[in-house]
Amino acid sequence: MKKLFVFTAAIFLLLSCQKETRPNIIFIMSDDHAEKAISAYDSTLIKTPNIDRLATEGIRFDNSYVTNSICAPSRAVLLTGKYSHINGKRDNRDRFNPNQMTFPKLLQEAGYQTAVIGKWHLKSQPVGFDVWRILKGQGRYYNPIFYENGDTVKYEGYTTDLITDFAFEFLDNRDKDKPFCLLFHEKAPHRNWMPAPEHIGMFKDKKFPLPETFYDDYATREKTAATQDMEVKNMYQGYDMKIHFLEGEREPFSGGGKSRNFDGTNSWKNVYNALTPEQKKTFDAYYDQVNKEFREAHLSGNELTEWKYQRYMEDYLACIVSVDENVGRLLDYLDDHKLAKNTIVVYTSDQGFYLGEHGWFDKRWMYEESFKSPLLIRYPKEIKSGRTDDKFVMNLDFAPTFLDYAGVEIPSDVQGKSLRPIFEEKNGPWRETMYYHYYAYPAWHDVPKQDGIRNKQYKLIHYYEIGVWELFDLENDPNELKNVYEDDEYAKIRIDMEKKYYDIRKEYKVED
Ligand SMILES: [Ca+2]
Repeated sequence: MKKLFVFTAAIFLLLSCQKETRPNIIFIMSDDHAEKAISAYDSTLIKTPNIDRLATEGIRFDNSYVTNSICAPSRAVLLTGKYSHINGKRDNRDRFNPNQMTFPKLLQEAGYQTAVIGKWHLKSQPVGFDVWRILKGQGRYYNPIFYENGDTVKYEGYTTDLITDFAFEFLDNRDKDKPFCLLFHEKAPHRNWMPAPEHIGMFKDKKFPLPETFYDDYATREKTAATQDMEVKNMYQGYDMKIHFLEGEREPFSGGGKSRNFDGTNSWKNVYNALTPEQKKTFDAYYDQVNKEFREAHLSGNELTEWKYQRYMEDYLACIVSVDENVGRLLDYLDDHKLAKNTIVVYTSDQGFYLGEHGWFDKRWMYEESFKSPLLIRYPKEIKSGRTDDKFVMNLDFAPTFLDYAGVEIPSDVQGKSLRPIFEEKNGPWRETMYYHYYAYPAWHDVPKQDGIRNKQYKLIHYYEIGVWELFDLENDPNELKNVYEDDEYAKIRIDMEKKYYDIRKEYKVED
């Protein structure tokens, strides 16, 4: 009996020791947050002091990429560590199959408390989470509807703040003897960019510089980049710019829905009407003046497009100010509760975003601005502060990294790699070529289906449904303005890149 007691006590001690050493995980993912809208990367547009803390106290990745640059598929890649053609979620319309392996399920089985709070967007209910509190669909900026472990609840307030309040509820009520994994998924700064009351109009006196490629003429990319509907000049006057329509007036711009026959006329009115009277007052206090100036200015052509760009930046960046403040609240919570040291904190976005480059907003393309995403990670126990790294890491790598730290065996069919060797500064072999695949056509913004590869110097893109290839020399043409696929000078490179492309498709079991 005594022996059994000693044995049980030993096992208990062993288990409790194990619990103490496994890190907590907080995975913060915003929606459509471009690298250059984080001052740890570039301070031209905005200061993000709280998000920057993760870079100064941890590591900044300068070459972090996604496998498929669109909201919901990116989330499925995060959960599974597998490409869209394997996890089955190729575009926003597919339903995520919850019966497959996901890292939260495995963490939960291994004794982690798991939660997802904020945007989910996968059409099926979350599985593998002790707590889930997810936005209905895309979610609203104001007065959101949440699905909460089976219930539907409507809240009053600003979504970016509410997500943090709910995260604190989870953290306060958790079992403190167990490690936790919290997926903290922002709605912001997704379109249509509605800032918090206290940030409305905060950038009105700032003039944002136009990106170098703002007036791209799409030469050498006539069948691809030239055919999209995602130009700043076509942003909605109502929904995006927040101009109220006059009696009988119709939305004059396509807003990205050209081939969707989408009627944009009532879209801003509907969003505005969902605000409380008090929220409306706050909006009117600033946007009435914007409306007045717009009506008086009678802008057209490039003047109108550039006005739209300034308005776009004002609202997009003001939404990010709230994201940054809430990251600050979360980091303060970790400090106050002495959790900072043993918690891995990740900040990333579901993909990058165009902030006027090529004349665009939105994402989807394999071009750098949308293919790339920001990535900052702090874990004081293993990551030296203030590091940067330029290896090719991908959103495939999150699941295996978290499983690695939880001491869970990484399933052999996972296609990403644990980032742990990078954190520990072990110089082993690493991925030199990345594979990308975007499927959402026909869809908003008219971006053709495409897959391709990128290595250090070159990028090859195959628009396979329309039979077009693009090859870019990123060293000599970092803005990807000159497609050299047909260029004799690049014949050898082209052959080499095509071989790599077919090889990697085989390696990743791509059949479509
Ligand atoms: Ca997104």
